[in-house]
Amino acid sequence: MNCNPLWLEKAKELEPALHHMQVKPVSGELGKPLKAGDSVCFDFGDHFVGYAKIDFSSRGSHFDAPAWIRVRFAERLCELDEKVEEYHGWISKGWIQQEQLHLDVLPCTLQMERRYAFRYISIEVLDCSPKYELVVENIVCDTVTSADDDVLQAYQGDAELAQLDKIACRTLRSCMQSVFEDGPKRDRRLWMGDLRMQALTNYETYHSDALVKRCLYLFAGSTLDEGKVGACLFLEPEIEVDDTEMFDYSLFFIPTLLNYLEATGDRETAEELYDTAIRQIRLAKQQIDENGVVRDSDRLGWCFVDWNLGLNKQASAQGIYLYCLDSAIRLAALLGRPAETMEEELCVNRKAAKDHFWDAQRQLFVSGAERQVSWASQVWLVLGGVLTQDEGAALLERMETEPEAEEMVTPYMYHNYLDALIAVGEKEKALKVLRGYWGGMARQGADTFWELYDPADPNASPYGGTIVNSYCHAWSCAPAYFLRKYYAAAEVTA
Ligand code: RAM
Repeated sequence: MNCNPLWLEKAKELEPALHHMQVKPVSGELGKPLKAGDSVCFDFGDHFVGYAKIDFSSRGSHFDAPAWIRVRFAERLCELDEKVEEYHGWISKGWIQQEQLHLDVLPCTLQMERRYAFRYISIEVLDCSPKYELVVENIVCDTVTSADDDVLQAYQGDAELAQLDKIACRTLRSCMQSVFEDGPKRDRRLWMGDLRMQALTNYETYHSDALVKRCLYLFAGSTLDEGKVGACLFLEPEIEVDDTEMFDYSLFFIPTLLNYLEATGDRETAEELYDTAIRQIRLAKQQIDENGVVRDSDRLGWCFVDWNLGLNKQASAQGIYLYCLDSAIRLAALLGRPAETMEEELCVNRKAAKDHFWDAQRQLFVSGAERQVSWASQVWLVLGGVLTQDEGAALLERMETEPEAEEMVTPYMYHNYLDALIAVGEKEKALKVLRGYWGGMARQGADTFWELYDPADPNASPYGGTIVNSYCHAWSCAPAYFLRKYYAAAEVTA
């Protein structure tokens, strides 16, 4: 692993101050005596991230045993119906937002040390004694975000779109902490794929450009062997790159830097981080064969693309490589650097993509030895510029009559789908998808958009149980980006 102390120092200097706001529940019964087995749920009316402080007292005789309680935090109400004991998935139970505690002396104030992401807080008495009852006298949360609410302008669309925009902004806001976290419930760290989308949305909303800069320096300042940008970074106790390697996430450093330069004009940063960006192309080439085709791999998670566990990633990886190579060329052009070799490579690799992945009979792209058909492959090869605009539009339309195709299961992949639709000139279609997909979450009462949403299967989770799913997830904040960038109020049609 490599570390560039100067860049990490720069990132440190850019650490944002957090805005604090004290919030109280909008409903839930304070002052209610609770016996063993009773519980009370407080609703804070919106999604927050922060630290709870709870005042307890007792009724009845003097407490003659500790009150043993469980405090649970939920982003959605349905999380409170789920049981930890029933979760046997592969992601740690440690992410489940709950604590069991003993209150030895009453009255007392419980200051919870751990930060939680929530709209609801449930307090349950696991046991006390028949001689007294526990009372929640007061509950207040010190909530935190680095997003500056004063900067955010309202989006002027119809009521449905304005609501989607609002939920999307809320999602981004809760994820904006000392870095752009992927989700404040889980994993609470900096992932490259999420950062790319958060940064795009940020330029249209909270304008915390310094936070994007900080995250770029963090990624460039702590890299894997040979200077490969990691898929994610741990923030505590020190910044450290995770040893998880993902073909696509390393490459996404390039468009993220390009978008940053385009949005801010900060040439100095782009110049300084240019070599890191270009190195990702060089390293990605190790995965490309002599014909210009990305080699497939059995290594689990070698390339992320989406949380569909049955997805073959080869064709998507090719599309992502092309997309990022194109970004590298644009970055080079903006900085006045030579790009001829990359331009030649782009042509060769695009042609290779068409030759290798295009199924002329079925008129679509296939992926892997099994020639799998998926939405992701089409979306990414369209974004990689393998087809003309008209061909791309026709392909994406044709996919709607391919029910066997592997589906997209995350807002992350849907973001890329919207991008592809816009790239082929299908702006109206993109808006329809946005209304349908993100609207589906909104109709289910979402305050923030979720990590996973498969309209056909509300209980989908790649982790083996929904209890560890994150319901405020950075990569789903797309509506605020797309609506504000492409659909000015006047242009919106129902
Ligand atoms: C999960 C997180 C994160 C994502 C990675 C690939 O652990 O949801 O947001 O970027 O997967």
